[in-house]
Amino acid sequence: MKTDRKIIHVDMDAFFAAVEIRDNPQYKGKPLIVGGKPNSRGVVSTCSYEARKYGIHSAMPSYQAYKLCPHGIFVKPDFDAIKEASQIVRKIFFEYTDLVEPVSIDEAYLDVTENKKNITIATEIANKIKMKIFEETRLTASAGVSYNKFLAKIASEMDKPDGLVVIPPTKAQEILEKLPIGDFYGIGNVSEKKMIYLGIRSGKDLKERSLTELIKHFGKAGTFYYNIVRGKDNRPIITHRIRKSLGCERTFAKDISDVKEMLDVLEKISQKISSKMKENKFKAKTLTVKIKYANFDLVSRSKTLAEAFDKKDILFHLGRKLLLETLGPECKIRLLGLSVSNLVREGDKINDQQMLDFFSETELAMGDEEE
Ligand code: TTP
Ligand code: MG
Repeated sequence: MKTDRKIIHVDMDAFFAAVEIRDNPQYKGKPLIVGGKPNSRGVVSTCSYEARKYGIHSAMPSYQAYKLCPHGIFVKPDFDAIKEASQIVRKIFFEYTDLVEPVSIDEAYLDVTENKKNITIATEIANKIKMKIFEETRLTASAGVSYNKFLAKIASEMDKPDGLVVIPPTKAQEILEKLPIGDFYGIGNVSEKKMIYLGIRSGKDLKERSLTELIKHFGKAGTFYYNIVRGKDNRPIITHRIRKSLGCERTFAKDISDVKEMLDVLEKISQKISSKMKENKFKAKTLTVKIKYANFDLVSRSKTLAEAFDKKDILFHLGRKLLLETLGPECKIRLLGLSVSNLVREGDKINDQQMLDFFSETELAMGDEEE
């Protein structure tokens, strides 16, 4: 097994909430919930650790968070400040290595086996990165250090917030055996339930199952599970991940059935996506409209053109056509979205930094309330 790589996983602590608290110190120590307002139909993006004590978590409907903690402070994310912090953090990574794999806006893997500062101890690098992040953003990050991505990610989760955990090859087996099955990164809710049904509750239980059995129950993922529980993960750091789609959607404050209102929103979304495409110099060949009806039924419909497009008018007219074809009479909808895929890059002129900035963007956010 390959154990000679030095991988660091860095993940910012309560990222959107931490940015908010830094910029509004009066929120410090309070249950702060970032995302949709409690009286809206939005969801929680994240919340402070104080709010987590009430059982609030990302993706929970905001009204539910409000029920759990009526005295909580509810704010919307400050995307400019978030983006700025994310970019500063990313620059710091590149001071140490070019082998950086951004996973999301607040998270990345770094391969520092060889690094620009010739530091041999990865933990020292992780520590320096954490200190520099704090110096330059006044935000804390947690870091995990190990010999592969899977273990580095597990390590960064182990002592949040502001943690730094190292998993050396000698400790990996013991840590993995004790790990609850739901904490294995890559085992989602559905697989976790299935594992528990099969009597697999911890890494130790998982390790007792044969490769054949795991493949039988989990298909290809079975091989991945079989390997990771043995501390085996040879996945490289992927520095140039290419975005495959870009989308934007809007949940209405109230279900709407007025087609004109839907088209107004569709036009705004088309403008937003088109600007982003132009800014990042790419076009798309496929457009998809997504509709969630009042009863939560989800429908999407796509159209692919022979020629790639990026103009707002094309997005809007094509989106309009798909929407009108899909809608039945008197339909009430709660969500409307557009996305583009089958992306085509303008030449190959785009440079690495632009790519990274682009990748770091979360899906384009739209307000969850009517403007
Ligand atoms: P996470 O790193 O998953 O969460 P976090 O940084 O808030 O908290 P932790 O200390 O546990 O790492 O996600 C990073 C940011 O991404 C988070 O601050 C808000 C945003 N986000 C959403 O908007 N919706 C989501 O469902 C999730 C999971 C995150
Ligand atoms: Mg985080």
